[in-house]
Amino acid sequence: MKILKEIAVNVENGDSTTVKELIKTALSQKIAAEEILNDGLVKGMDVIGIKFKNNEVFIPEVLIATRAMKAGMDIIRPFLTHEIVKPKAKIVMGTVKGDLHDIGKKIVGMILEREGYEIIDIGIDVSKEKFLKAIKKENPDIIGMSALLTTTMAYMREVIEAVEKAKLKQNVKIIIGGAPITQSFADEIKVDGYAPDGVSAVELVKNLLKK
Ligand code: B1M
Repeated sequence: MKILKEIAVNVENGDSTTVKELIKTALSQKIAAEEILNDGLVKGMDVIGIKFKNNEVFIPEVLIATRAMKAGMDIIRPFLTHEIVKPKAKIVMGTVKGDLHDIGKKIVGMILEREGYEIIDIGIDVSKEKFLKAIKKENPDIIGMSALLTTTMAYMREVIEAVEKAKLKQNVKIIIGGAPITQSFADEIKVDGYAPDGVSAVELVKNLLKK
């Protein structure tokens, strides 16, 4: 669809104003918020990711594209979230220590919210101490950790060990995700589950809470 391609191109170019206008137009044309997110916004970030990898763009361009992506996410968020009377369960989400990437985590959070889960986003660069504090304060059903760097994914193991040492594991499930994460890594560090994207995260959470 032409308008979705335009959204992607404008995310890539970092033009927040045009991204916002195009999204409003797309919504008025009754294009689903999910479609705008996946085929517009995320597609634009994908292109930036490839160009960044190939040294065709650098951090400033990536940051400007990120700003445009987030501006677009703010517009579609209310269209993704249903009105929920009582949340199905509480999920604390954070990007692990040393890692500043949060777009994917926010998208997963938005998709889970749309399904009726309460999301407490404790941010980026989250230490094990901060995860423990959040478990004690929020008493969540699930902890979700995100990592986008091969150098930070190892920190997930430290968080799990800290949760076990603090004897908090029996009350909480732990799930992980992020571009470098695989099912075999999840098995290795013995988490309750891994999801490659937001839609799979919903399935994972539903299954974990059934048990
Ligand atoms: Co960064 N960066 N970055 N970056 N960056 C990557 C990740 C990289 C792959 C680019 C590359 O070289 N090709 C590379 C990592 C290489 C590696 O470790 N193997 C990289 C690097 C190297 C770096 C720096 C080190 C660069 C530098 O300084 N020299 C630096 C590190 C900073 C730090 O974190 N300490 C850095 C910085 C940045 C910016 C700050 C400029 C910016 C982040 C801004 C922000 O997030 N607020 C940025 C960005 C934007 C990217 C790319 C281009 C895009 C990431 C993104 O948002 N993707 C990225 C390249 C790429 O991924 N292709 C790259 C879109 C998003 C929708 O996808 O995050 O994968 P993703 O989320 C998905 C799934 O992974 C999953 O669901 C989401 C939706 O489908 N998911 C979960 C994510 N979390 C989940 C949690 C779950 C379940 C599923 O449950 C809990």
